[in-house]
Amino acid sequence: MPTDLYTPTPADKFTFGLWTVGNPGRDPFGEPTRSPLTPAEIVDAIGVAGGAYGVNFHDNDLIPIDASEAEADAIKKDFRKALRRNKLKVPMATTNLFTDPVFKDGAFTSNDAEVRAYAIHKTMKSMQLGAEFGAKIYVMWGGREGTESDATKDPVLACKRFREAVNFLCKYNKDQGFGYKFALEAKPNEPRGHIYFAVTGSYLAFIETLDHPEMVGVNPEFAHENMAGLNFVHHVAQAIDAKKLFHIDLNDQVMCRYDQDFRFGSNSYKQSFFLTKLLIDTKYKGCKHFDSHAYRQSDAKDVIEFAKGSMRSYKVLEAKAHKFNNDKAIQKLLNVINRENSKLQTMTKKFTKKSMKDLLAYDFDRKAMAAKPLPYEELDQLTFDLLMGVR
Ligand code: GLT
Ligand code: MN
Ligand code: MN
Repeated sequence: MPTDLYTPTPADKFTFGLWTVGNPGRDPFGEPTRSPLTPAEIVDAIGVAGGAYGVNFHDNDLIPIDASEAEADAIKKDFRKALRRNKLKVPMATTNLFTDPVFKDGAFTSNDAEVRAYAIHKTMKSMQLGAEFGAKIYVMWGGREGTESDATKDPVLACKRFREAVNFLCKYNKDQGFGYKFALEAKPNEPRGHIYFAVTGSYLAFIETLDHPEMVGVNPEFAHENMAGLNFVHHVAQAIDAKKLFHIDLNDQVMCRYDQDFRFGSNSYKQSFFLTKLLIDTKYKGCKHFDSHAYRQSDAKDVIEFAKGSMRSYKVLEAKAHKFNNDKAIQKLLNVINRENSKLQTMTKKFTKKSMKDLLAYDFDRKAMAAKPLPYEELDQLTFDLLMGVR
């Protein structure tokens, strides 16, 4: 039973990755600061944090790339037991197509046909592994799909090759009856200088060119649009409008910096609030995956605080969103701003010969229209007061 409004429960559908809570604190300049944990130990740590719904993995987070079959079986057995003891599910799985040197120049978009085929083969095996644990969302993040110099790859061919791979894997999904929905995750850069399909919108357009667009959606990540200095909330809104928000990665990130993967809510209070409000207002039902890691300074105990804090921040912002939606002064201002006009709305809703003529003949009073008040300063200040807890 939740002890207060901010205590998470599995109904919130919060998830973590083996690679997030298990992150050992390595960065490009320094060695790990925390001891490595086994998959079962990571599941136990998520269990200690309490209230999560599930744990996601890349194939090689669970089974090392060179493991023997016997080793793989032993790991799976321990992992399954840990899931059971902590009452956690595996809702999402994905493939590591970025760590091994074979993927140094990409996976599905590599210039080498053998690497491209191996990437599809590895994804097929990884889909089998995810299915063994009941995953129904399959994330594809093409971290190595890109270039440092465009002398090296044909970008149009890269799109075609990526499409070929996704089409193949959709057919495989159908053939095997896995029942996955794929969720494509965009990122502008890191680890490549430039990654193809840099933002969520790039994938939304790409999906419509696939053989099975209904099987494919997006997995936007807060930090990724933020790295490019873009408004994440708007990208998620477009995905929702397209009915393509299959999964979401929550974390935080100072705009235009290196890939920080901070704890959700730790930096961008206002954007995190509007994102949470968007997910609530549009009744998003999917998992909310915290794709982040604890600060490099944190020890194992502080990692638990990181996991708890991620969920708590969402719950706090969720309560604030409800407060915003029930705040009389705020709602009054929103009603002033959103001006309905049923006559004009009917006219512009659908093009007909009549609506065309009526609209062309309509006499607009431009000056009066421009003079209508838009008290946005007042509204934004009320939002600030609400977020800061003085309202
Ligand atoms: C990696 C990346 C994430 C992706 C993960 C899925 S792996 O941690 O930074 O954004 O979601 O492959
Ligand atoms: Mn990231
Ligand atoms: Mn991510």
